[in-house]
Amino acid sequence: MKLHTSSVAPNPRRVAIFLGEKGIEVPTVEIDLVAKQNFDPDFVALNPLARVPVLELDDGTCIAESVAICRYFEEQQPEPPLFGTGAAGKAIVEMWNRRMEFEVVGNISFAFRHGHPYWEGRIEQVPDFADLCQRTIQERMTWLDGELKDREFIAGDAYSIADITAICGFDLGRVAKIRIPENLANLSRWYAAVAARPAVTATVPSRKK
Ligand SMILES: N[C@@H](CCC(=O)N[C@@H](CS)C(=O)NCC(=O)O)C(=O)O
Repeated sequence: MKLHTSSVAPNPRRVAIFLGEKGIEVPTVEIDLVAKQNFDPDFVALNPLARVPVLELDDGTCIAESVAICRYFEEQQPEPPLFGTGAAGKAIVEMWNRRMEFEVVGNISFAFRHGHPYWEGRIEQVPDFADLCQRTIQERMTWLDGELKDREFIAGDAYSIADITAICGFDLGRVAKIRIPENLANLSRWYAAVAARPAVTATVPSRKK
């Protein structure tokens, strides 16, 4: 088994944190996105969308999409459960993980992609869309702050994949100059708690050895 990954990109980081929380070690192959190694034919053969992460199983099966990869490992090693427990618990985690992807990470990611010089020449940038996403994420952070008033984590009282998705999004937001406002005390408290987890600190790109 091999995990094709990037130690500086947010979606591979979701998988890295997930594995860290479970204490699972997987051999990795670093794909240099700045050097566009993800467009090398050998890599495109694994994932025609040319994106990391990709989990290559020993029989050659390739699993792309970070959440799909995390689900594979949840099935292999259910403890600690990071996709919730029981019918309602699993559905609630799914609901919040999707909300984090669409409402939070989506806006942050589009603000970055459409507003940052890194993407010039890589995608067709629409600066007005970056501005819209910058405004929308401010609304989403206020909403999330209210949601976190009475609970510790995004999906309830247990840490889950939804927290992993969200923190990777907020950390990506720094490159797009998106910060959690200090007056959002619940969201700030949540961020500080999740950022301090060993599996999270071990994957902060600038602190990686
Ligand atoms: N939905 C996919 C997104 C994967 C993705 O966008 N990966 C980025 C890194 S965070 C990538 O490979 N970007 C390379 C590029 O767009 O050139 C997932 O969750 O894995």
